[in-house]
Amino acid sequence: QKTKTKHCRLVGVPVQDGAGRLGCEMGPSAYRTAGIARALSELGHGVTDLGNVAPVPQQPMAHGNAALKLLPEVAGWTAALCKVAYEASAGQDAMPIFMGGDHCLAAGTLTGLAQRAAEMGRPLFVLWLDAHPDFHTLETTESGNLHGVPMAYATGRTGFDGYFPPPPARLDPHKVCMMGIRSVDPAERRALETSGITVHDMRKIDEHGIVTLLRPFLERVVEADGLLHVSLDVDFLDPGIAPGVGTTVPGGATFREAHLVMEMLHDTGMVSSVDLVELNPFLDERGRTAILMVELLASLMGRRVLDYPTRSF
Ligand code: NNH
Ligand code: MN
Ligand code: MN
Ligand code: MN
Repeated sequence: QKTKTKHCRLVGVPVQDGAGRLGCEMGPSAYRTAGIARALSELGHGVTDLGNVAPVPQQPMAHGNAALKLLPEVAGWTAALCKVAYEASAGQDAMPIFMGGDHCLAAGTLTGLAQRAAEMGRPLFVLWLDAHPDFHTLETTESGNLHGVPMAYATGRTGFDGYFPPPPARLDPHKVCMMGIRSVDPAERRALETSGITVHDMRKIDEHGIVTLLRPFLERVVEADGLLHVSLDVDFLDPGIAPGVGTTVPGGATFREAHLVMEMLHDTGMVSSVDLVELNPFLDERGRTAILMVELLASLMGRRVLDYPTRSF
């Protein structure tokens, strides 16, 4: 079928304060260098690059968890991104694409998009493609790396009050599906069990196949006429094909599984926003992870093998 033309809005988010190591701030530049805008316009979409977001400066903060790293900085990014996500998702066929930056950016994007969805009177669904659930609270994180908390914040878990900005809207955990999960801390595991979030770990993917697990979730989105946000963490992918990330976990999604997910997402026509997170160009090999992420996005936006120009004889 013909691809529905979207208004793609590229938003650079050069944040690395939530990650345990430096380098994610180069992510937006790497995506631009890898040709993200051209890949989208070649598919017939409108593309506007809105440039890079800057954080809102915050006062110093004291917290009982001494492990927390760069709490005011991440709170400042969250405030800025919540507003940007709300604004960039305005209008018919809007398609904001957040080019990270580490996954702490999802604290802002998820809450800003939830506010937009509430205003439109449509339910917001989230497909979370990641090795990790990022479901820590400020109390439970032991690493103190705040890319480990955005899903807890966006779904309204307690303990963020007075530190992160009050979210304008929350995400319903019953509308979140996680896939690719294979590294979960004990406190996250306990919280996930009662959260209502659907978690498809790698074991389930191996046992049932990714299509069988993804299809019922996509059917729910279509049924509800929802908005669908896709949060794609580089470490969803196997490190063998995607080395440019700070937290590699063996046993990730293959090239073929990842493309299949993207193609199924395109077929639904429901995706309304995307996070591309955790790319660390400093750890990449000649841009291959950046290029792969752009190619996955192109699949999500309608590129198909049979669309390649045919030869005339
Ligand atoms: N759960 C770990 C932590 O909180 C790892 C989080 N790292 C990620 N998340 N890359 O996607 O430190
Ligand atoms: Mn993540
Ligand atoms: Mn991850
Ligand atoms: Mn519910």
